[in-house]
Amino acid sequence: PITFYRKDYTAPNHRIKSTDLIFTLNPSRTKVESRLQFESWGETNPDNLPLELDGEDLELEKVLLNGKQLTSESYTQTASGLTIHNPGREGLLELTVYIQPDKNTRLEGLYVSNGNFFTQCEAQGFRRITYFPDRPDVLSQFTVTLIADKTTHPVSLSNGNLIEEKSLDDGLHQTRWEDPFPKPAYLFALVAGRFVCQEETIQKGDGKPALLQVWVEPGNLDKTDFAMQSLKKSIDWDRSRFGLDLDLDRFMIVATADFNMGAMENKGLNIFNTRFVFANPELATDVDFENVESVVGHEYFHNWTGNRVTCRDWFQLSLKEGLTVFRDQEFSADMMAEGLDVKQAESARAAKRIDDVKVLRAAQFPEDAGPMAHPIRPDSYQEINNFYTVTVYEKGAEVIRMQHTLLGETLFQRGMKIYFDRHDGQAVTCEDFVAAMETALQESHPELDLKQFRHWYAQAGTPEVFASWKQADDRLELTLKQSCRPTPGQATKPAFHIPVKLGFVDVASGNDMPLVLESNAAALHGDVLDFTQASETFVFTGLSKPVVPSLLRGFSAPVILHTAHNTEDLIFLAGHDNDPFNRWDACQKVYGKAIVDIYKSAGDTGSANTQAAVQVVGSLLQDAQLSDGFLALALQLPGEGTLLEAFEGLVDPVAMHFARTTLRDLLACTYAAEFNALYAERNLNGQPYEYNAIAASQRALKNVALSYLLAAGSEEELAIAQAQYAQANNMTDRMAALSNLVHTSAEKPAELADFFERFKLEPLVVDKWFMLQATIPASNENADTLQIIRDLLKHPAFTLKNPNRARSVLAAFAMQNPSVFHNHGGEGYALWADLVIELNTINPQVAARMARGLDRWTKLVPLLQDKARVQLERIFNTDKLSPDVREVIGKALD
Ligand code: BAL
Ligand code: ZN
Repeated sequence: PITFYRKDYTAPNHRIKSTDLIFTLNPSRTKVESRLQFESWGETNPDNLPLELDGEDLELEKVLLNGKQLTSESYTQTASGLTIHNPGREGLLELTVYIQPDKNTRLEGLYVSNGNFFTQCEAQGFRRITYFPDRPDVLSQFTVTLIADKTTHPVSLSNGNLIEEKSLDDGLHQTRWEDPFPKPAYLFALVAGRFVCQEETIQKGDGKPALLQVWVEPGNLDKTDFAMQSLKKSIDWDRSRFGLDLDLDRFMIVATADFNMGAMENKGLNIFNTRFVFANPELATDVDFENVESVVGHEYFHNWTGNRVTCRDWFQLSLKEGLTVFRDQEFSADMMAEGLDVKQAESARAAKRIDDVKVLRAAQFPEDAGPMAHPIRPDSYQEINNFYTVTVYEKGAEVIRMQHTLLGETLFQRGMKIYFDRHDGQAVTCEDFVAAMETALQESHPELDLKQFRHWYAQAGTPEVFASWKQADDRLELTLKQSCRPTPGQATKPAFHIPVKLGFVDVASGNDMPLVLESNAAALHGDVLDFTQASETFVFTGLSKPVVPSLLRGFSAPVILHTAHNTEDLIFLAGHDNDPFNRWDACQKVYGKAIVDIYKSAGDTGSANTQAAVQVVGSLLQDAQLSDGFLALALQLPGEGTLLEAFEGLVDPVAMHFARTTLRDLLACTYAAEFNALYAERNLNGQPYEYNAIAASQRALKNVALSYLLAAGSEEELAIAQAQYAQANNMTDRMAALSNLVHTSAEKPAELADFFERFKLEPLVVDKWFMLQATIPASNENADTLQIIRDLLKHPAFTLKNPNRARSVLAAFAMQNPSVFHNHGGEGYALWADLVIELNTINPQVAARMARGLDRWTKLVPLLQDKARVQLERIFNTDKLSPDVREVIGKALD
């Protein structure tokens, strides 16, 4: 395999000033004609440098340079590109190629889905459309002509403005599009087929109109209202919070059922997985609604952070992704808090933060500890598609968030302004972003810098912070130590600059005490402590009464925090921490300790930690002040992925599942009456459904209560879930009831068949039906989940060709069902390997995602490690393994 290194970056020989494309669209043979105006990249470049173009799986018909057909000695064609020898300093290159969109099961480049044409060019799909310098630092002005059949492909769209539309002979029609902004090829898009749209004209900040459209296949318009609303909210939010306005006259979203990613931010023509566009109450859960709003926002926000300023090379991916995830997280938080009073708003924002941190702990921490660990700005890759990771995205967003914490909102926005003033229209690096933030910081604080902070971009691994303290007289000495375990290629690492947001909670009153730092006072900014050494002691004064430190409030840095809190401290924080994130986290810590005790003692529930967990839940259930959203989160036990990753030593996921279930059942039985009451109070069956933060939290809490009710497990509770399923007027409630029934009930519940019948024409809901069954845990001893999965794979509605459907079984089983996947006989691994091998030939990018299922196999108990190795090696030795899957499995076996 070829490894690409960040340090090897060199500028291209030529830029492409303008790109004129003509597509004659035909599913089995599409003609792509291109006219590229090129010129030398640098004035001092020699005249005779070759023009280098990337290209894969293209049938080349014609090459003309400045109007003259080139003979084959004037260029070199290989499997990965085309080199034009001696093209001169500038000129016009004209190419004609043919491609086969209907054979494209990889869904990269131009492909056909349900008879319609779509593109996906990021990261390197454009080279599968025509020869081109397919690298993000080559920005070109695109004009695109689309010629298509009038009947089968009546709608044809591309980036920018529609400048011509006309009918041609032979039943064809033509549209011509011009994008006013130079862009790299990865932002190119075209769509053609049968579509309908919902549209609206809005007024931009400058008073000019802009046309917004959401395009879907006929029959789906009734699912687009929420996406349109979300788009309008995104536009308003970016203008009011970041001062960034829509720069186009036309902004389109198109939904397709066949899509590798969630969505794609092509300039002016976002292409979306239907999963992140379609939403109406009957078909989408509250979480689906939330995701639609967040992804619509994310892609829209890329218009500035990604498109106006893009990446110099793919090692800089987090420049746009980390920043844009941070922006979409803030957008969602602001939307959730909108219209609420101060206290409710704080709680709503904290709930969003908790959700984001849950993802980080469950998915990013394992990645950072495993064979694919990489800094948010990687130094090398074999296949760039494998680096669209939770590290680049979510940890990348944490690194931006820390800069926001260090600078504060005002200086951060000043940094954004400097960034755009310096780099609008350019392809730049992560360093350019930090430099802009540093300038903003130093305008007001010349003594501060982000020098050490930059390690977050270069060093992989989750830092661990160890906190201990001594309180005596009126002083509290807080000692913080940090370390970071070795990751591939990085044995030792200098200390990180870690912002630690903190408070000292007075035990008697529950109030936060004033923070007075006596030693190195300059390290404290408001309630944020700059922690920069391997070990540091901070002395706080004015603390004559006992306090409990609350550290890393709001999860102010992506680290694993070990504290000297004893169980009593944690119970106190779980009840009184003034920071809602830390209050939730204290609950999680208590539950985690209890589950580990149960795990280690093979089921004994007598430990002090287990008693503490029971006590914490009891207090939560009695606290009338808590918001529904917070209570729903605080009552949920840590996820299995998080528990497995946090466990010290080799672990058995099956036993961990049973330990977690034991605690859940104990809580369910102890508080059966309370959960019943909670359920009854929140059960608003029959009321019209509305998606908003308050209503969604109420449903969330009701459904958490329902899951405890079913865990307690009598016939009566089963009847409650059956009634909820039957009476539900929305997918949130229906799905929650069904999932509890399927995961706990003695037999295949009748509701499962009913659900399929009801929704069999709605692919996204059928995905849910598959997913529900693939995630039946081992604790449901009446279900043989592996056999159920084998049967699902033979179901007429199952196909590996559709990424959503493939994920609904394979990802659900391998990544969300540890107790079945890690089955002691090894059958789970064997089934997973069969599917990864099959998917590898259909869609390598999606296969490589699924192949990550055993990333953390060396953390498993020896019995499971042996079985895992066998299957990893079986995949690795498969013929025709794609570079995508080879990289993932190769690194796991390294
Ligand atoms: N740029 C790929 C999809 C996304 O992150 O928006
Ligand atoms: Zn993105």
